[in-house]
Amino acid sequence: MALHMKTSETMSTFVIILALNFTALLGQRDNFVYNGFIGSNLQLDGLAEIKLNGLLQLTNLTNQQTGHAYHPFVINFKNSSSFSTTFVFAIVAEMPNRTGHGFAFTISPSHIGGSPAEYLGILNITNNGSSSNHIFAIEVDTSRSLEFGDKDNNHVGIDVNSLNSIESATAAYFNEKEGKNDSLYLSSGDPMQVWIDYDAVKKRVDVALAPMGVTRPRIPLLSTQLDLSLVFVDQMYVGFSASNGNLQSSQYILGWSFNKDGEAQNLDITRLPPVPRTKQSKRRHGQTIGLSVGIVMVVLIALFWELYIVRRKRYDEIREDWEKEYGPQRFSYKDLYKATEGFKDKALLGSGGFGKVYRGTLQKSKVKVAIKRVSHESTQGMKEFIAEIASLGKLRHRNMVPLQGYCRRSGELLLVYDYMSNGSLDQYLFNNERLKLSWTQRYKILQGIGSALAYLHEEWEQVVLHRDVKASNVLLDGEFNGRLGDFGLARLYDHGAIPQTTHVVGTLGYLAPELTRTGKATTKTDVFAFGAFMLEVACGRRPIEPQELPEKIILVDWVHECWRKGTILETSDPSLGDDDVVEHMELVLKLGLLCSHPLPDARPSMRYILHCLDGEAVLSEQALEGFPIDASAATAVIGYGSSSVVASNASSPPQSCSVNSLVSSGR
Ligand SMILES: Nc1ncnc2c1ncn2[C@@H]1O[C@H](COP(=O)(O)OP(=O)(O)OP(=O)(O)O)[C@@H](O)[C@H]1O
Ligand SMILES: *[C@@H]1O[C@H](CO)[C@@H](O)[C@H](O)[C@H]1NC(C)=O
Ligand SMILES: *[C@@H]1O[C@H](CO)[C@@H](O)[C@H](O)[C@H]1NC(C)=O
Ligand SMILES: *[C@@H]1O[C@H](CO)[C@@H](O)[C@H](O)[C@H]1NC(C)=O
Ligand SMILES: *[C@@H]1O[C@H](CO)[C@@H](O)[C@H](O)[C@H]1NC(C)=O
Ligand SMILES: *[C@@H]1O[C@H](CO)[C@@H](O)[C@H](O)[C@H]1NC(C)=O
Ligand SMILES: CC(=O)N[C@H]1CO[C@H](CO)[C@@H](O)[C@@H]1O
Ligand SMILES: [Mg+2]
Repeated sequence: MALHMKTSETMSTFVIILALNFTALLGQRDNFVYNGFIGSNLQLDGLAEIKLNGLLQLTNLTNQQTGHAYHPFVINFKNSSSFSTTFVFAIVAEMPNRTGHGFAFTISPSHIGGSPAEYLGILNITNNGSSSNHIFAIEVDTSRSLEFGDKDNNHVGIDVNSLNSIESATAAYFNEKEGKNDSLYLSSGDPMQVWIDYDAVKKRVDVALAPMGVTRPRIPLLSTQLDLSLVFVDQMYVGFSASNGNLQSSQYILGWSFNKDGEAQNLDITRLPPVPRTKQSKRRHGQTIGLSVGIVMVVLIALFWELYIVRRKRYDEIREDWEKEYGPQRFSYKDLYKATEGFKDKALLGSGGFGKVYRGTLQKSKVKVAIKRVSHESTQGMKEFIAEIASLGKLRHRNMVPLQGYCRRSGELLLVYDYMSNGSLDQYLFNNERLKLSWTQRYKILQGIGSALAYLHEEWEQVVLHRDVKASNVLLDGEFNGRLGDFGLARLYDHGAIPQTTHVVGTLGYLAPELTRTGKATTKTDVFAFGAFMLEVACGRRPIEPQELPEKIILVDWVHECWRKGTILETSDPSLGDDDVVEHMELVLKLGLLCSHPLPDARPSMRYILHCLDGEAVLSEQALEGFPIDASAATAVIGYGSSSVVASNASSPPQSCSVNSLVSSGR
């Protein structure tokens, strides 16, 4: 019932407004007044439209577009070209001081279709300056176009057939009370009134400007001698033309009065429609309210801000309908925020190519987790990616870091993994201050990671590629078991969710040579990376070490050279003792070499490597003969000079990246 009453109330208000505005249009062809444009039949094109409240909007916030509005009847200029017109406009910039190009009052022989931006929708590159245009315009220009000699980005000018104004002036009005000129900012969003008069006898154009509500200034802003009789043809259209360029504003006409032969009738400013308020003009309005009110407001706003906005913003996230099916794997940002105590630096575990990793404890279950924050710009491909990680989340292997779930926010994806209390393997291998792992421990880790990769490649329902096998992606749990982490992330690049991926590829030193050429990841490119990983575990150094002696910089080359000379064991990590090392060490080094073979087909499968490590198969050394050193790959690698850089043509390359698919169709 209440609802029904409300509707009929608004209806009657609407009818009253309509009635007022119909009488406003006096209906004469060459002498008319529009106090708002409800019921008018202006001819519109481009972005121009008449809003429900009667506001004529010439442009909205669309870039590189124009909008036109014309009085529906042609006006006869045969006997004399005198006329008088006045209108009220408002320009609301997209952001303060980032404004579109402006608009103009135009008199033209036909509807015009000029270019956007500095052409104001009036002319185009071919017809500027041509006397066959027969166009007269008063431009209200909010952008400085040097090619048309504009003095600034806030001026009014008189144009004839050209956008180079005959005369122009920075927006201002003569303040009668104070006897001085006050400047105006055209794009302030505040309504302003323009008066244009042409006297065909005196051959004179006057243009005045003032804030709405101020009476017409005695001294016009522009006043110039001009004979328009040659410009005008018999029948002309009157109207407005507006444009936006790369910056935009909403440009409005609130009311318009025109008279051919005689002074334009006054507008009734009390009946003009309101201009949509912007933050900017609201703020200014706020200043006019008393100071005490202001203080109360500030306090209230601050309270509101703290209680509502900040809290909401802090936990803001993105959830879409299609995500429902991944419910169990979906974490709320609030829970993750609390788990990490607000993603404090104290909780930071480290950062890599995809983003920062934080340690946290989920409040409800007390489970320790590692949360990786990956920033991404677009939502493109996100659906496929989430579907994939959800399916990979089901993948369980004792040598893989379990993925618990995810959370999405704008521009950000959070991945939740089990926390691995002993951190990543690289810290034990390359950090001299930390305790070193024994060979037995290392061998067990190699077997574990090998079995995880074999599982991904051959035992899971689809072929899954890891694509970023390296020591920093091998994590150690409480018992120093190796666990493969970070699978799947590379896929995010494929789906286009992370920009600048034209062709970036893995981490340098682990990149198979064919990967840099073809960009196609395969199980054999994973095997190559695993080979580099085996060598780094056995030798206790990174695949590329620029500080080493020249022959040792590239680990594979050095190990291969030593193997040829029969001194392969000299490459093993010097910090290891010589207990039962020898046998397994030689095996690992040779397997590592074999996996690093430049020809993908010569590399063994993960299954075979695993059998060798478990002592179920014997390595045939034959394959190591005729192992050609790929000179081009080697120089490419040296060129970067550091082991952790990434081959990339992007401007700020992430440390890891990918190509093709994680889950490939064939085996
Ligand atoms: N599940 C986890 N448990 C404990 N620590 C982790 C876990 N995941 C990552 N870390 C730590 O966070 C650090 C950063 O990891 P991140 O994966 O971002 O970098 P990265 O492995 O060096 O490079 P990439 O981006 O190529 O994977 C790791 O070195 C590791 O110490
Ligand atoms: C601008 O106006 C045009 C035409 O009326 C419309 O198609 C477009 O969606 C509008 N754009 C915005 C940002 O309001
Ligand atoms: C032009 O002026 C003459 C006389 O002043 C008048 O008779 C005639 O109707 C006018 N023509 C138009 C088209 O207004
Ligand atoms: C410029 O405008 C004129 C008149 O409207 C038109 O004939 C011409 O094709 C336009 N030129 C370009 C390049 O748009
Ligand atoms: C536009 O036309 C005017 C008048 O012919 C000329 O002075 C000016 O150089 C022209 N500007 C451009 C950019 O073509
Ligand atoms: C105000 O501006 C007008 C028009 O630009 C100019 O003629 C006049 O001299 C100015 N007056 C003062 C007091 O600056
Ligand atoms: C917010 C802001 O920068 N406003 C400025 C916009 O430009 C006008 C005129 O150039 C200045 O007066 C404003 O202060
Ligand atoms: Mg990692």
